[in-house]
Formats: sequence, C-alpha cells, structure tokens
Amino acid sequence: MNGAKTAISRANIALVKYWGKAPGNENLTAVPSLSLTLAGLSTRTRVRFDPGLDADRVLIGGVPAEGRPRARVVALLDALRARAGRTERAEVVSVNDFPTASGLASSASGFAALALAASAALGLELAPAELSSYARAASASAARSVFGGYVALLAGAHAAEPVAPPDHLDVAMVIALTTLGPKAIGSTEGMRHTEATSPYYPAWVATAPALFAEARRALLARDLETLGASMEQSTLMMHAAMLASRPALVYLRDATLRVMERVRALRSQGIAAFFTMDAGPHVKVLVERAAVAKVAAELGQVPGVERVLVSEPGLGAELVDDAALEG
Ligand code: 2P0
Repeated sequence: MNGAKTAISRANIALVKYWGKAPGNENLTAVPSLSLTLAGLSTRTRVRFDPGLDADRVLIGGVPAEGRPRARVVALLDALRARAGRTERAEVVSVNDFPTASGLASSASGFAALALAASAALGLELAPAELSSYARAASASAARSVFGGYVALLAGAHAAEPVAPPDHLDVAMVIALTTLGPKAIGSTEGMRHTEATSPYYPAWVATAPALFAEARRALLARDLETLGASMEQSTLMMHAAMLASRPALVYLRDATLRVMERVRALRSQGIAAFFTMDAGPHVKVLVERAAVAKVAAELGQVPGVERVLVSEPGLGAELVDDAALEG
C-alpha cells in the first residue's frame, strides 16, 4: 500500500510503578518507574497518510475509535505532522493480539506502535529516545514500550531509557487474569484523583525514588530477591495511596488478594516469584524461569482466576512488513 508503514510493539509491566504526573501539562511523570517489556501482548499498527482524506480515520480492533481514545491518537498524529511539516490526514488500523476486553492495558503497546508507524509513514527517522518522547506525551507508560527488556522512565524525563536487555534475568511473567468487576476508572483519571485527594500521595512521591534506585541496583546485580521485594513494595505503596483517596480508589479484588497469598506461599516453598498489580484486579508475577510452569498451574487453580497467560521478556517497537490487516 502506498506509503503505509506497520509497526509492532508490546505491553510492558512496571516492576516499579509510575502513578502521578509532574506539574505542567506535558504528561511528565512525578516518580521514576522501571518496567519489563513483554514478548506477548502486542499491538500491530498500520499508518498511511492520504491527501484524499479529510479527517483521520482510526480503527482499533476493527471498530472506529471515537471520543477521547480517538482524540489521543489524533494528538499524537498532529505532533508528528508538525514535526514533519505535513498536513495530510491518516488512516490508522490497529489490532491487539490479546483480548481488548481482558482488562489488560493496551495504551503502552498501542501508542508506542503508533508513534513508530506514523513517524515512519511521514518519512521521519526518529532516534529511539525521540520516539519514546512522542509516545510518552500520549501515554507515559508507552515511552517504555519503545524499548525492549528492562526500561526506566525517570521522574520528569521526556524519554525512557533502556536499562538491561530482555535476557538479563532468567525470568518470565505469569499473568493471572481475575474476574472483571465493573469498568475500572482509567489510569489518567485515577492518578489525578489520587494526587488531588489522597493524604498518602505526597509520601508516595517522596519515597518512590529510593525504591526505584534499590530496584535498579538489584536488577543490574541480578539480585532477584531484592528486585522482587522492591517490586512488591512499589505496587503496594501505589495501591495504599489509591486506597487512601476520597472516594477510595479500589482496584484490588478478592481474587487479587488470593493470588498474592498464593505467590507468597510459593515463595515459602523456595520459588522466586513476585507479584505486581496495576490499575486493575489482575496480578502479574515475575517468576524464575525454572518455576514458570508450576506457578502458572498453581495460579490457574486460585478461585476467581479466569485465565493465566505466560509471557517472556520481549523486544522494543519495530517496523514490520505490512501484513494483511483488516481495514
Ligand atoms: C505503570 N500504570 O507504571 C503504571 C502503574 C498503571 C499503574 O502507567 O495518563 O496509561 O496515559 O500517562 O501510562 C498506566 O498509566 O497513563 C500506568 P497516562 P498510563 O505502568
């Protein structure tokens, strides 16, 4: 197809969490985060600029995007058009290889793939850090999916930076999808609510950097026990700040707590496995590779767990041959 470019990007799971914006309107983060890009949970996005279009056409999973999801895509396209000095509207076709109704976030993989496909379709050859900065302006976690393996996004940083390659640790991520409750409050709104109303938010922002530094040191030293301990404290500190909001922001559910308990029980049997939860009820568990099958089977037995996915560490965003995407 003329001028069309297709990019693939994968989800990332924060081991040390981002929750909260730095002052200003640039979508910079208030705390540093450290993530692992996964091999699964990918988004494939094709972008084509067409002088014949009078508006951007955005199809996500075969459905025309509207409202805020569409506006966020158009804003990223606008930023890249301004950079390229171009004005044509685009056709964007994006598909996830994981169920969109699964409650797993798709904005990280989605905006990283969009930034790469759209910039390539405009003929821009952006360095990874620049791509990461455009993706971050759309959704901060997307800055991290531009890179593979272990990735840091520092507080107030415009771009994420790679920390270690995908094979740095012998681990995989086991994801326990729990029963979905009512539609959760989105991350952007949830963090603004936490900032505005939680008395624990200032404590979260004050203590997050030391936890990040500890986790980063442990990662580089391949000290999985310390990395896991800082990882669990990060997610629990983030949820503590959310829980102390008014009205309370409660993303954790009964099944979430049962999975956490099972992970602790497995650990007491000598298995290196550490949990983290995002703005939802699912549990992502970083597991030493030798124990992945056992942990996946055990978590599948926990009442309220609907499905278990296993994902290896993966690569950053990349251009791929234009595949047959259903428009
Ligand atoms: C993270 N989350 O570090 C944290 C942990 C969710 C909980 O980044 O407002 O979709 O688009 O910048 O990136 C989800 O927030 O938020 C997120 P915006 P984003 O992965």
